[in-house]
Amino acid sequence: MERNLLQVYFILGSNNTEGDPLYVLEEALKGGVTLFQFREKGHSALQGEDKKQLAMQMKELCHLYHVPFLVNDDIELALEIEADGVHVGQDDMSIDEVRKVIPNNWVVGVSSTKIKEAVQAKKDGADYIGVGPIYSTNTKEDAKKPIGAEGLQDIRKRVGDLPIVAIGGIHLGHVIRLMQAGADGVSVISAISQSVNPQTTAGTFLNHANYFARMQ
Ligand code: 3NM
Repeated sequence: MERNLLQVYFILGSNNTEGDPLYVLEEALKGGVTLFQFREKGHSALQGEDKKQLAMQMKELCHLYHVPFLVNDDIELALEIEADGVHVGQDDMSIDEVRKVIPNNWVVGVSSTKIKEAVQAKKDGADYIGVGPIYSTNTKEDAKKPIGAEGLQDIRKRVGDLPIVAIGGIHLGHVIRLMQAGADGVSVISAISQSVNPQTTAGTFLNHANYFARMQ
């Protein structure tokens, strides 16, 4: 995959904002997020037709802004609404199983907390890995122990040039440090979804990532 797509990877589900998730998404898209994942999980998550409707509307918005739309975990939904890819966790379907049922050109991402998981994901043919949690987060109920920028750096050393996005508790001030540690970009939920101005915040994330890229 084009690693620049990971620069500002926004994730959102209906319960990550007190506002209208479609409004938050469109603001984030206007600000310049580079990739989007629909993650409808946890407390009061939508199910069935409601979940599908929101996913469809989000996909359409993403495509209006030429941003690829990925679905977390729910392969069936991703196929039904013709997403651009999927993201799976360590406890979800394996990459092999996923690849059997999805179109060739889809992006497949995998979560990795440990070196062993990251190395395995690379062997299995993941397009990118989501490495985290980097910092502590209240957004994911079953988040593991944070690994810090050092943990990310250790993983980078073991996976060569595999695209990596850092995730978990990330705010604007962390971007440069995490890219120095080997991330191609950052993945965030609350820093954008809970921002009073998601557009400006998304744009500032992109500025930080681009600043790092220019300094290389
Ligand atoms: N996955 P926030 S941490 C969805 O460690 C997710 O794999 C994680 O939300 C992982 O940016 C996380 O609000 C939550 O901390 C990210």
